[in-house]
Amino acid sequence: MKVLLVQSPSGRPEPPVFPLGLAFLAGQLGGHEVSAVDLSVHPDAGAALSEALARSSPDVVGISLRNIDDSSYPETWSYLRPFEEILGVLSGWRGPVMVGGPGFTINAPQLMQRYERIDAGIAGEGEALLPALLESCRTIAGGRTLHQASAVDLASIRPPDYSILPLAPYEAHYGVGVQSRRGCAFGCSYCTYAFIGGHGFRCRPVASVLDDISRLKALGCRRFQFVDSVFDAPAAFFRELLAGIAETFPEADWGAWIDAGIDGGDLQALARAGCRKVDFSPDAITAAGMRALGKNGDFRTLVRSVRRARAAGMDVGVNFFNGNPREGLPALLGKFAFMLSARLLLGFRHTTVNIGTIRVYRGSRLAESMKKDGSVPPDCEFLDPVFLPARGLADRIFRVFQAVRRARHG
Ligand code: B12
Repeated sequence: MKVLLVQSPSGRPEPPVFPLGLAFLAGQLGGHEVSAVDLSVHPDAGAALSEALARSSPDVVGISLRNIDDSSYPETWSYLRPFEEILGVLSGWRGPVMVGGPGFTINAPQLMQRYERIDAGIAGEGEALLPALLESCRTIAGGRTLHQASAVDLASIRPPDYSILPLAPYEAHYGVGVQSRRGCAFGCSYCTYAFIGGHGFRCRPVASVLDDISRLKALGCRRFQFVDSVFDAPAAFFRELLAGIAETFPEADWGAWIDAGIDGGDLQALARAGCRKVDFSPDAITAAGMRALGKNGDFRTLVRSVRRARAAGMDVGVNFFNGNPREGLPALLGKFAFMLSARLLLGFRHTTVNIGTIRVYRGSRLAESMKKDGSVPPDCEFLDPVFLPARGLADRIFRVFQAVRRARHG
């Protein structure tokens, strides 16, 4: 069969993210004729899709809907509008349309209901289900269906096919995504990762991950980024993988999200293995705030790890939220103070601190507790953004901060 894999457009100029989900799917579709287009790198997504349809004359179109919105408060960008536009283009095309992706997975029933042009929706991992659906085309053509895919066995899937798209547009900003595990063992109340990939870590064989990195290297790519929720857990897997990377591709330039509780030796090992940027997501700054979000950790440990990471030569990103439960104006001022001092003391261009606002998602523990305590109606779907903003002065200050940031960075 001829399959056209499509990354839904972002609808605005922003650095593109390599469609890793589509690469994993393409890797499983041996025996089919696969082509791919990432509409987020084309200024006119509709025209690019029409052109791809004409060029590849596919039997099936599979769209990856990565994002619903940019989770930004108070101004939120909806990625559903550009998605609607491409469904509009597909209304003039007669074949079946399948949709999956993390954004789709979070709100699959609502999106199926909203968009009639979707013939088959796939919530969850597509590696096993997509080939099976293609085998039985009847399932796709015989009425609209939402499929819930079960978690795949990561040791038996074939590797992602990184050659589906040129890698150059993705390398410069984020680096091409590499995935070494799925799911998350941490239980942060607002987070969707466990809903998307399951509770607990499912690790790929270290050899498969190193293989991906070698293939990226062969394709001329030297900047990559692990898309895993927390790269340094579980510890034994992390250390084995790190040793492998150091040996396979020491000249690479890569980044990962890590836990602030990481020890000093592991931070140095990360730097020795070519890691150039680590991101921490303490989210809250006070112990009470962290606990309220279901997180371990404390501010002193964060500061120590940030310092150590910079001392080891890595760039550092730190992500906070404003408006967390149990955190008010003093916490926001503390985050600003941390932002200033970290950037001034540890290198302005090498230390970034981001302050966002929790966007509540369907599938998170927070969404359930908000329904229970009556802060949202019991049938709230969280498809239209629901935020957990700060109150009073902390909210007003944050809005000014966001306006200034937008004016500076667009
Ligand atoms: C890593 C990551 C990033 C990294 C990417 C780094 C990189 N170099 O790739 C960075 C930091 C850049 C990033 C940015 C953003 N991200 Co992000 N990101 C993720 C994360 C953690 C992993 C995504 C990933 O690569 N997964 C690995 C691949 C293999 O899996 P997959 O894409 O899900 O594909 C599988 C299935 O979904 C399915 N599938 C996918 N497509 C299709 C299509 C068909 C037809 C079928 C059948 C199946 C199928 O099969 C695939 C294989 O199993 C997810 C959360 C998560 N756990 O998924 C959030 C996530 C996708 N991000 C999210 C958001 C909001 C953003 C930003 C908008 C944040 C911001 N404010 O800037 C930006 C958007 C950037 C952009 N232009 O798209 C949200 C999206 C939900 C939403 N709100 O809309 C998520 C879900 C996190 C969350 N908050 O819940 N992100």
